[in-house]
Amino acid sequence: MGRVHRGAGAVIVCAGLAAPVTLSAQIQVEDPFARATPPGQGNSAAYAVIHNDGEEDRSIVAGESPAAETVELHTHSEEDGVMRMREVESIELPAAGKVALEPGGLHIMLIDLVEALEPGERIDITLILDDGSRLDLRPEIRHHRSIDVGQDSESRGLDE
Ligand SMILES: [Cu+2]
Repeated sequence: MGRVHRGAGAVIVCAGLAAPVTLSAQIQVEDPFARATPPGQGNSAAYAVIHNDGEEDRSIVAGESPAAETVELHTHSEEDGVMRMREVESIELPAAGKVALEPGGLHIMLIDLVEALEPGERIDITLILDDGSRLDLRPEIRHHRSIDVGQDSESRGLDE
């Protein structure tokens, strides 16, 4: 599939109403999106709600994308009143459960972007699960007001 798809220019709203896209028998990804970036900003992040409809716990252990040199699994935690993000080894997908990757929480960190992420386009991200299976996401690039976590972190290149 094409690596980048340029949308027709229309912003798709109400994406939460879209049916989850089935990517494997038991793991489904709902509403994947990634944060748009201005030119020159090296990092971004991707989010989705991931459902595990199976009877076994799974976990995400790694990720990769042609859109970024490095993909890491991150979370946010508060230290001394400041939200900071840090890498985690895995993201749990409990059996018959779901996990929300969302701004301010768990996310897929895209480091050293190949090019700026423009709203309406999509990128490919592949997540590797603990059983060796691969989960493909095609997050839509969006502006997201709550994603801008502050000048401070942006200037350090640690933006979410
Ligand atoms: Cu991060």
